[in-house]
Amino acid sequence: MKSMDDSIAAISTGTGGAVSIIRISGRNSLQITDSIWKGGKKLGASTRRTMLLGKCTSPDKSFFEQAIAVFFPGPSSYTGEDMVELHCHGGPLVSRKVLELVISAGARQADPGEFTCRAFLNSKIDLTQAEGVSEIISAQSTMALNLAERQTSGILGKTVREIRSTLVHVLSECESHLDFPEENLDWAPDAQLCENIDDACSKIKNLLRYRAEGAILREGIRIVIAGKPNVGKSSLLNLLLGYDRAIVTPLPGTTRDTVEEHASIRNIPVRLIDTAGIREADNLIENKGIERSLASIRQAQIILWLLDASADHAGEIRTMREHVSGKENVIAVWNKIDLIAKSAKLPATGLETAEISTVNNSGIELLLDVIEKSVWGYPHTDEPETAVSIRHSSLLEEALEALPGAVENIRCRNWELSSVNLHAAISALGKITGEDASPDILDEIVQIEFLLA
Ligand SMILES: Nc1nc2c(ncn2[C@@H]2O[C@H](COP(=O)(O)OP(=O)(O)OP(=O)(O)O)[C@@H](O)[C@H]2O)c(=O)[nH]1
Ligand SMILES: [Mg+2]
Repeated sequence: MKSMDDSIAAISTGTGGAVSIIRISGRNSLQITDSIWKGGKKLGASTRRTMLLGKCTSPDKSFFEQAIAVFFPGPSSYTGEDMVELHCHGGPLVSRKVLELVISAGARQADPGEFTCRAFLNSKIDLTQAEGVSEIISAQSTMALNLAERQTSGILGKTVREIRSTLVHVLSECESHLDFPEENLDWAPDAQLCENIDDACSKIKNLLRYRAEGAILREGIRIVIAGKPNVGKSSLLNLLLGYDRAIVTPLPGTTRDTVEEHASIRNIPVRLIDTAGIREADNLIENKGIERSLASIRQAQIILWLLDASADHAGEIRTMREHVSGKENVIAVWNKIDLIAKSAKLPATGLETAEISTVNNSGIELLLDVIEKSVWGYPHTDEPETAVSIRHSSLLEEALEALPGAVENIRCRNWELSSVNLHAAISALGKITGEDASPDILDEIVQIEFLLA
């Protein structure tokens, strides 16, 4: 980890906007900005959190840019240090030039995520909140974004800290039994200690309830669209994306390679993968494409197997079974129902089934219902307030594993062993919020830096 003594600077806004913000954080941020800031009031204590209009100017006056500067004195700033924001025009060249001015005046180019890391190291946010910031940036659906926003606001960290502090209290009782065995101190009854641990266990279990949702919302779901050539796979991909991503023609074998795109289906972040139609092909390129289709099917979390409702039904179902039998999460999708009589009954597939037409958009909402049910495993109406990540859940599991032993040992009045169990649980919980500053916590911060890159 780099030093916290220097002042860091970076362009903090994305590309393409009308305004660009250059952030400077560190004990010299005010001095650095003042050395390039001309016109209007000087930045300082009297102008804190006030937008000042002026100019960023190079020492030889060969470059100047009209800008707005705002001074956020520490510790009431994002990083907890003195911070300055320079709002300039949004072009990449102009914002780069202003950043170069700031760097030549003494700041160092910030590493990705370094502002958030400083906020964590200055105790402005806990580790779950820092993770939330990177999740806000990478969120692929509204539900994932809401989850990340709530995590950034500190809900998860607060719950974990409450559980941890209950256990710390129980631990202090156990240790005082150990340290002063002869004294008759005002100890809490053993049953009360066990009850406190049970209470902590149920809160941990409650957090773990939504771990599957957490994984889905963070990682997204791989949905593969597969089937014989010409059944309408690329047409369905385009329909679900809302724009023409893949080429559609009446010629079987149009798609030769997998086509992947991110999308949000019923608020679920998904990666949609269109594939080359599967058939016996004598063409080398097409065969390579079919190999990729089969590999995608193997890696899919959900397979939408498209069947042509206007073709030979038995043949369609036979090919599907050849490729997906034994697999879970296969949805059979009869397409082109506009080509068959309304009264026609399609044969049962033995799988979750939907009937659609990509030409007249029919059946699509019902298909989305089936996909949604298949993702969540139950009708999904409520949004979880917190949904833990894989890192959180493995630490919560670790804590949960240690606690029955603690209860058992308190019942046997084995204070030494109960303390060992409680220490293990407390340390695991501390790693979630970053209170336990062990090397793996620092690794986690590096990981966040990587995600924010
Ligand atoms: N009538 C009708 N035609 C459809 C429907 N869906 C797709 N088509 C047509 O079927 C043909 C093939 O569509 P594609 O989406 O290219 O099919 P594909 O499965 O991707 O085909 P390959 O890439 O060759 O494997 C095109 O002419 C589409 O317009 C539908 O619901 N009804
Ligand atoms: Mg295609």
